[in-house]
Amino acid sequence: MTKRALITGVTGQDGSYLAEFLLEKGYEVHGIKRRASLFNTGRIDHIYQDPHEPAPKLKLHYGDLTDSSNLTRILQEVQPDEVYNLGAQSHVAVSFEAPEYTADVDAMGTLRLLEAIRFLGLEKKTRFYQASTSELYGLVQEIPQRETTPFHPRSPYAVAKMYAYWITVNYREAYGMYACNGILFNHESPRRGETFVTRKITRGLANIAQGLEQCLYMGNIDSLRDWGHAKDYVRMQWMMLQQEVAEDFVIATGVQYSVREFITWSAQELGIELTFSGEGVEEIATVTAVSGDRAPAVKPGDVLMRIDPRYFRPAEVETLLGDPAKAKEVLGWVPEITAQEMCAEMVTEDLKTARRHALLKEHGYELPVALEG
Ligand code: NDP
Ligand code: GDR
Repeated sequence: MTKRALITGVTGQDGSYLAEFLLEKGYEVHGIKRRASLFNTGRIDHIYQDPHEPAPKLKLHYGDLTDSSNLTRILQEVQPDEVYNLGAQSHVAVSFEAPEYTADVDAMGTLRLLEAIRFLGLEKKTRFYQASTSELYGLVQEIPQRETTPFHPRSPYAVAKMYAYWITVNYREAYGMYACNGILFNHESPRRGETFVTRKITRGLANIAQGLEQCLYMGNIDSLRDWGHAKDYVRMQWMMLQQEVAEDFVIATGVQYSVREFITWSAQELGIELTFSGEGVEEIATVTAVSGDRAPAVKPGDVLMRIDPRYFRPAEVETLLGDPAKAKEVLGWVPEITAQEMCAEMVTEDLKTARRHALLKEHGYELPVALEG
């Protein structure tokens, strides 16, 4: 029997990799996409299947995590074996600007999905994966963080995700549902949203290298993160739903770097050597050498990075480092792609786009470069 999966957030970074992964495994994949005034399927266009074709394996449904009746109807129609709840207002800084909406989507949206599964009598058939997060640890109580480390969320996003975490556990305990949390540490890729820190850096520096932008404006570059590759992490999401018993897992690399280090690697990928000087909001990164042909618009002495306090958060998560020992021991999962390899891949992809834009600009077709991050 062909297995059927339903993915919320299929148009996002993880949703796109997971859809690819499940299609390769022979699944029929259903995804929920939001209605938007512009096309929002850029990350999954390459796997799109014309609904007019006989038996398409990828099917998209309009929907929203704020709309219970819509979720119930889609679940009834699809009758999925597996639900992956990846949909979310996923930006921590934005959650301070839109806390109520973030709670509605990230916390209540999870409840709506679980309740729809129960209401339809699917609780013994449908397995449920919840995209939980290392942001739950917030003000960290233990280093490294593992499944048993106490939570101390530091943003409206993290608080909403904490509700989602516990309601998932509760539906498992109360109704015997196969429902589990993947507590995922930061994971990135060339498909990462443009305003998360890694992509902001790789895209920004690639644009600077090609003369499309002048300077990168950053927030807290002392922040430490445990960065993995989204491809490795979606494999683990699937593995978590294939066990005998539903359990929660920390997914991380077990290695930590600073935002400053990520800037240094990205610049090096472009042949740029940087020196950081100054302190606090006065800190800058200056070019000391340029080699190769990847950054023709950059010369020694250029200041490529400055601090802009507007990117500071009202409450910061200074440091995150995960312990993936349980995932390794129980599931045999280990990440295959290092943070440095991932950074190189992201820079290379962003440089291709920047070169295309630079070429268009040279021929009089200037495209707007969004600078907001
Ligand atoms: P993205 O921001 O790339 O994708 C989020 C997805 O959710 C998009 O498809 C988005 O749609 C959709 N979405 C947003 N609001 C709604 C809504 N109201 N109703 C339905 N769908 C909605 O996130 P990632 O792919 O990076 O992350 C996937 C999940 O994992 C998220 O829940 C995130 O919070 C969580 N997570 C991510 C980590 C990471 O490092 N990437 C780490 C830990 C957890 P649209 O495309 O239309 O905006
Ligand atoms: P995070 O990711 O908040 O960890 O949440 P993000 O990449 O936004 O920030 C990581 C760290 O970098 C610092 N930072 C900046 N961040 C952004 N976005 N822009 C900047 O200019 C900047 N300068 C410094 C941040 O302050 C922070 O410390 C991500 C999301 O994917 C969540 O959905 C997910 O749950 C967690 O990872 C795990």
